[in-house]
Formats: sequence, structure tokens, C-alpha cells
Amino acid sequence: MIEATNYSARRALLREKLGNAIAVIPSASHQTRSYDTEYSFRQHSVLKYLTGLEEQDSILVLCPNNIERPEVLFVRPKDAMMEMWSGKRLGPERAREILEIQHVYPIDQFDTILPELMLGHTAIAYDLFDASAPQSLHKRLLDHAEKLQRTKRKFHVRKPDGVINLATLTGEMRLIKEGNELLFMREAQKITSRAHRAVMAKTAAGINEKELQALFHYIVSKNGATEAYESIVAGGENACILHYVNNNKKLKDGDLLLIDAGSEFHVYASDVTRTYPVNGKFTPIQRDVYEIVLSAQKEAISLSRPGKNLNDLHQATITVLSQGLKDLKVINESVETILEKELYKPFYPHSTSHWMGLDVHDPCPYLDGDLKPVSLREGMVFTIEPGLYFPPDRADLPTELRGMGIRIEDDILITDRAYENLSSSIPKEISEIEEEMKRDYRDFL
Ligand SMILES: [Mn+2]
Repeated sequence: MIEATNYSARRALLREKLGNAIAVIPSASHQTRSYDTEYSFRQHSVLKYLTGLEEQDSILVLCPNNIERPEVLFVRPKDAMMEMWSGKRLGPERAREILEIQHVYPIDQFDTILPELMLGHTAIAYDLFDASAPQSLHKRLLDHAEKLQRTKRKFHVRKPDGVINLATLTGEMRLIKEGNELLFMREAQKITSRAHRAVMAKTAAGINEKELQALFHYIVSKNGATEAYESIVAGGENACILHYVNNNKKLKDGDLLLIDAGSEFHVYASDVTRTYPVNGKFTPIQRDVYEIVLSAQKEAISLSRPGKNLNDLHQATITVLSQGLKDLKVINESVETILEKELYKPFYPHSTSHWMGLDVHDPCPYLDGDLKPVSLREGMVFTIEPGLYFPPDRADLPTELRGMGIRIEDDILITDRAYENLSSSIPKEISEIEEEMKRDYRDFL
């Protein structure tokens, strides 16, 4: 059942974490695609997380030291003509009621009101590395702080003279998923599973990667979701390009297809990769490499539980992959040497896991206060995605390996004692995949 998300409790917790800092949290701004066309709007994850608000041109300000106005929101004013062109706006009054924020003003009052709100705070907390925020805002905040510093009056009042990175505080909060967050993430998984399985059933020689991407998109859209990121649909050696998004080549008989795609439901992501043969049947060498990657993944998954950390999972993964590279006679060194000299890296250059949530790569901390890897706790969600990639131009490799790229990725939730594989319904055993590929893709529409 969907309960109301307790945004106000999240804001209260963040105000506590802020100490004497004032937080400024802008909405995402529209991004130009070309000339006067724009990419579809996607709200900034943190503003969404703290308010539920979907609108652009809004800014939330949290002022823990302001007793009168501890939280203030700025939104676009009502404007019948503008709303006729580009859709309804909440406006300050409705925003106050719906979002349960007491002080809501039109956005054009931001620069007038902000200096008042800054008083009593010693720092500005702001997402320093947020590429989606309005370009000019950072500078405006510093200008306001500077003006306050130069004001002779109110010398007895504290004024911000430093900046802290807000993302560090919100990243900590976002590490643990609770309540509706898990509900939305499970729904995203359901949709992703359906879409992946349809693509698996549809895949055949002669089909263009773009058509499979379109099928994935169709199922995701039909189920009320969007894609969490640009899908990677990579036939044959395209799989060796880690962020291949051209997705415009015809699939060839005898090749593998690597598809890394996930839906986003209520702004919560999923992120799943499967690799399987275009013609529905693994060749012996494809099978060998696939089984190595699969066993590395299973090893890391089996270690997932409270108290372990993502580095433990990565170490387990590279150990299995290194043994595999030795067995395949790609590297003729001992596993210890392969690990010590990182000889696996040309074939496995990325890490095994990343946090996942509102963002597909959720910006949560990987190290704790002592610079040790963060210990896994109940409610954390992350991916496990080992792979092996054999570049097509490596003349020193056995011919049958050249241009082969395999990755298997699942999404893992830490439970009180162990883990739950959120994406387990998407086939990944060789026999399961070969069966699934015989199905009619229309079963999943
Ligand atoms: Mn991933």
C-alpha cells in the first residue's frame, strides 16, 4: 500500500544535520537540446526527496536557526497565460497547502528574502557539483553572503562566511531506503523485468539494436515509468564500449547482445544488465566466459549482508574473474600476481557496485568518517555488475575471444540479516536464458 511519504520528517532531519548552516536546494532547470527545444524535465532528486514537488524554477531553503521561518519555499507564481502555454503551476498558496510548507513565496522574491534568512547562520550548504542547477545561483548565493559580511550593521548577528557541500548530508540520508522508497523501487524492478524479458524474447539476428531499445522503451512507458538512464543495447563488439549508446547496428548471428537498461518509477531507479546470444544458443566459448562472470557475480551476491562492504564484494569479484582469465589462458600468471599487479584491469576496468536509489548512481558516501568503506546496513540498495571485455583489436588474444563483452548486473537490497536480489526475476542462468528466448515477446507487452 502506498502511504503518504513523510517529506516533512526528512526536512526536519536535514535541518538537524545542518547545524548552523542554511541549505539552498534549487529545482533542476530545463536543459536545452537544440536552439529552442528542450530535453524532458526531470526534477532534481534532492528537491523531490524533500518536498515531492515536480516544478521547475523552485528553490527550497532550510534555515535551522530561524525560529520563525525554518523552511521556506519559492515557486513560480500563478499566471494564466503562461499556464496556457506550458501547463498548470501550483502557485504559492496551493504549494503551502499541498506540500505543508508554511512559508511559500513567488520565485522572484528569492533574492530579496534570502539575505534575511541567511542571518543567524554560519555557512551556506549547497550542492557544489550539481550540474542541473541554474548556472548563476552559486554565484548569487556567494554575492548575498559577501554583502552581508560587508554590512556594518547587525555585527552581533552571525552571517555565513563559508560553504559546505549539501550533497554530503543528503547522501548520508539517502543511503537507507525506507517505506515508499522500497515500494517504488520494487515497482521499477517489476517493469524492468518485463521489459528485459520482452527484449530477450524478441532478440534475433537481423534486428537493429534501436528496435530493441524501442521495445524496452515501449514497455517501460506503457507501465507508467521512464528510463533511469540511456539504455545500452550493444551487439557483438559494441559491448566492449562500456557506455555504448549509439544503439544503431544490426545484430549478427553468432554474436552476443549486452543490454544494460532500467526503468525509473516515481523517480526511483533500477539498473540491470543481461548478456545473451543473438541466435538464442550460447557457443562453447561464450558459455565459458559467461559462466566465469556469472560465478563472480554469484560470489559477490552471496557475501551481501550487514557488516560487509562494497569493497569486500569487489575483492571477491576480481578474485573469481582473475582465476577465470587464467583458466581462459588470457593471462599466464598466478591469481595472486594477477590481483597484485591488477592485470585483470584491461578486461575488467570498472568497479563492481554503486549505490542506487533516486539516481541510478546514487550520490551516497562510499567511505565513512574514518575513511573506511561504508558497512552495509539494512535498507541499502546497490548493484553487483561484474563483466569481462576483450577488445576486438587485441591481436594477442585468442581470436574467439576478441570483441566479446559480457556483463551481468543485478540490484541488491540489504535486509536485516542477508540480502534480497530485487532483479532476480530476469533470467540469467544459461538454460533459463535459452528457454526464455524461445518465448513470444508479445507475452510481455
Ligand atoms: Mn550499474
